[in-house]
Amino acid sequence: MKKLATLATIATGLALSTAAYAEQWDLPMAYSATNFHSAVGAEFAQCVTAGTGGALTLVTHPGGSLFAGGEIKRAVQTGQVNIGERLLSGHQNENVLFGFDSIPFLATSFEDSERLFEAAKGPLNAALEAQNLHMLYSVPWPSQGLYFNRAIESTSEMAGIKFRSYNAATARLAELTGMLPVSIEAAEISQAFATGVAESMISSGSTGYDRKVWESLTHFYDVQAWLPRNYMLVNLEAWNGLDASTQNVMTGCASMAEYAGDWRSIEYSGFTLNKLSENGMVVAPAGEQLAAELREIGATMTAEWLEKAGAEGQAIIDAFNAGN
Ligand code: PCA
Repeated sequence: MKKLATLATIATGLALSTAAYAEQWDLPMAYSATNFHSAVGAEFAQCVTAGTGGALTLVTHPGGSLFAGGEIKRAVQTGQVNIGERLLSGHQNENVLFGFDSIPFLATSFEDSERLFEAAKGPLNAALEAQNLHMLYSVPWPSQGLYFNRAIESTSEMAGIKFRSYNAATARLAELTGMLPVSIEAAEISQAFATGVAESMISSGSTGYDRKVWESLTHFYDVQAWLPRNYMLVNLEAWNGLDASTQNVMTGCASMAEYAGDWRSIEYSGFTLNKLSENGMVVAPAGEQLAAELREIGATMTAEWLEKAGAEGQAIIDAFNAGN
């Protein structure tokens, strides 16, 4: 009996000592659990939890269930949570640098997106650190195309269409084409299209597939405007408070997540475009006139971005072009 009691005491002591060192971090994500970014985030969380032997457990909350997309960065910055995953260009309003990946027709393939990211990494990391953030990894969305509920041949036919935007660049694109931008989180778009709050958007085949937009929309023009990126961000103070071995596990898991995420994005790209057409949507390149008009708008937006981003922005584009 006494022996049993002693064992029980030891077991309790062990449990307590583990608990004393174990930390649990909530990890909010904006996109649905089935989305590939969220799947990669969930694998990253499992990797960290397993790799630290449970000393640091990451608990994911997809679909904006803990914080909506637009709130995640602030929540991480201020330490309401220590880690989160989010669309980087969603913060272009705060710093134009965060929109380096949403410049129309600059980097339109996965390879170019990767090179542009490498060119932007230095200034990007510095801007994030100045905001008490550390970037762990980043994965691109497939390229962005235009969704409508009717055939569109030229920008003149877009006037007055209610357009769902997800960052400053998409809102500006709407303005330049005479559409009416309305900012809506991906988690809310099925409803927005069903109720007519929005009738159009620019996004990947992936988001159209995730949100079953064929229930309301009919056309996807594969204009390949840009590949915006999501990123996993951690509160810098919380990061600096981790011991070196935990940081190493996280960095290792982050590299694997970035690698796996890149592949998934590429694979998912073709798969989701097929699904859009299987579900009755017209999936096609933009017609000649529309394509030419969009290029002109792209040139305007590039000039506007450069004007705001100054020498730092020009250096990113020069570094990217140097590799072309
Ligand atoms: N999907 C996200 C961002 C880019 C994309 O392809 C969205 O529409 O919110």
